[in-house]
Amino acid sequence: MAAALTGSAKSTWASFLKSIASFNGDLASMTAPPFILSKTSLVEYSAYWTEHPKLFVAPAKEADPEKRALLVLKWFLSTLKQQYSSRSEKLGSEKKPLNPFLGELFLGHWDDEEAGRTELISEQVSHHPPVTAYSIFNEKHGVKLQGYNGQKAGFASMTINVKQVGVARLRLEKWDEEYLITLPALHIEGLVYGSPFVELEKSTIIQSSTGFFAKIEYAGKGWVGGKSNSVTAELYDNKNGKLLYTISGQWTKELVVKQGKTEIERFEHGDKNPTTALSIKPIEEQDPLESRRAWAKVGAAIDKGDYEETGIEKSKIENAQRDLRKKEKEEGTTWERRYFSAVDQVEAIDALVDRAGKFMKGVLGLTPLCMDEPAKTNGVWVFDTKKYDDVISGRKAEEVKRAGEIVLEATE
Ligand code: HCR
Repeated sequence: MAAALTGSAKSTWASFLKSIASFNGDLASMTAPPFILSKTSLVEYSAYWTEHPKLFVAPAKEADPEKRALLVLKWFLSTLKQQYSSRSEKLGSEKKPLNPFLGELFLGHWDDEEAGRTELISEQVSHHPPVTAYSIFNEKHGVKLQGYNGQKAGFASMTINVKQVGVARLRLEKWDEEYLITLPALHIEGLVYGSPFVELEKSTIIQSSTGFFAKIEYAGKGWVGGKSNSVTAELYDNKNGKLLYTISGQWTKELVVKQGKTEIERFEHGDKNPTTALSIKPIEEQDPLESRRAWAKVGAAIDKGDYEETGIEKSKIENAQRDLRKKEKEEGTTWERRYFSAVDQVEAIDALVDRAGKFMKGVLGLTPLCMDEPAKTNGVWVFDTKKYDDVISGRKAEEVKRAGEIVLEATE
């Protein structure tokens, strides 16, 4: 994008950089210049977890818990490229996603010959602060991933620093096994040249209920070793603190798995390992709350490069949402989330956090980088199977129709 910044775009970009120097940390409130707006809403990003469905279900087929934990780690590492660099393969083309409205949905599925069908449900469960919750499941293999995430951002030395709040939980039904996954911190580089891209930093953990613990550390250019998108993951046995495997390399390129000093495998997630396309309904058949239908006019305006129309269409949705919140406040009601519910805590998560925490302090001398305070995400968001069953069976048909009509007024 850098080369494209000339004339008025250049000065708009300079004013934007000045304005973010004092922004409040809520990415939703950041007003970016229209030419850096993406037509993809953040609610769509949940799909990045499963663009390799085969890798997602692979752990379910493995009987040995240690090898299963390794497969989970490999799958997790395979998601990083999709999550953090797929929109910016040409370094410096990261854009600002659309800010999902409360209740916005992104629904779809992946069909894969080997893995079968994997379903995706993603819902914006909070607008202030912005929080997206998702449930991704493959019934054939009994693999279920659910989680929620929000972001806290800051700006320093021409870099946007983003801390992710929330966790992901992977469940393997067949082995009655659960994994807690924390989310990496990241920062956006290249702002001064008008060519933003993401680099990961700090660390994440994966703790399994069967007693395996992975510590994953990220580094970028300029750190020891020096390569961009660097990662080192270590898989330990919780019982004795024994290091079982290390995986290192670049999360955008090749990763090498070692057992002790012996290399046992190399893998990559580039062209040799293409992603599976997500199937979503044609726009006309989508629910009015589904992201691509709701933002269709904004998307069309962005495609045309018509920034005035983009602003007008975006404002229609934002103003309608503001009016709706005002009305709810007056009536003492709240927006009913379609698939998720907020709870104060989840025992299974607490147990895994506790297990990881003890291990990290005892063996690695690190503080657990786990769940942040639920207040930052308006609660701990869980997939509500009762709500899901009600929607699927049609028992909620009236409510679903009403919610759609409310959003439709502003978008069509
Ligand atoms: C930081 C970011 C919005 C949040 C995006 C998250 C953290 C969302 C959850 C996904 O699971 C993982 C994920 C991946 C994205 O890399 C990350 C986005 C990258 C840029 C975007 C900023 C809000 C854009 C700021 C605007 C800049 C380009 C000026």
